[in-house]
Amino acid sequence: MTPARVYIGLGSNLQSPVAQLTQACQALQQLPQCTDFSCSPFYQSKAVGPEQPDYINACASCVTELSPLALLDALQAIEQAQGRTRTQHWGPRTLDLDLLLYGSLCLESERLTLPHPYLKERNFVVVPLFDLYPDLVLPCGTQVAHLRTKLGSLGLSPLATKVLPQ
Ligand code: ROI
Repeated sequence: MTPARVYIGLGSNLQSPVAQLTQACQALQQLPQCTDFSCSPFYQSKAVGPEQPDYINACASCVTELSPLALLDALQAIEQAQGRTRTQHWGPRTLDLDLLLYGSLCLESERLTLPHPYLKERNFVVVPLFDLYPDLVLPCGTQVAHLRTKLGSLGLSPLATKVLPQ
């Protein structure tokens, strides 16, 4: 496949969330078909959905030759390797890796919708995405900077320590 720049949303609110995200970033960085990896700062964020512990969220990006579904398989393998547990819909989880954007691809299939359907609504996705790539424009033409202004950063606090180099 032609290499595409992809963006991945990371989230965890169980079993040492910062360690979960750090480990997931290392696993993403080590994927054989991914280059030019970078990760945003980590944020603590109030849970959207039912009452549950705060999340740690971040966004990562790399360039990959994996197809969208092969990348999705790789993300799900990392989630499983880190013992993903999720008993309840919209409940707490050890690790969520959401494929947010795959180049400028728009896709609706049983396993995958691109761009990620909630991308435009959630500040815990948009804020770290903006940190990573402030000039990013979604396939529909929406600027991430516009979404960042619109959604604000209520409920989000950047973690003091930056865990990985950008
Ligand atoms: N809330 C926050 N703050 N961060 C998440 O990553 C997250 N993930 C989810 C739900 C349960 C919707 N809430 C979340 O899947």
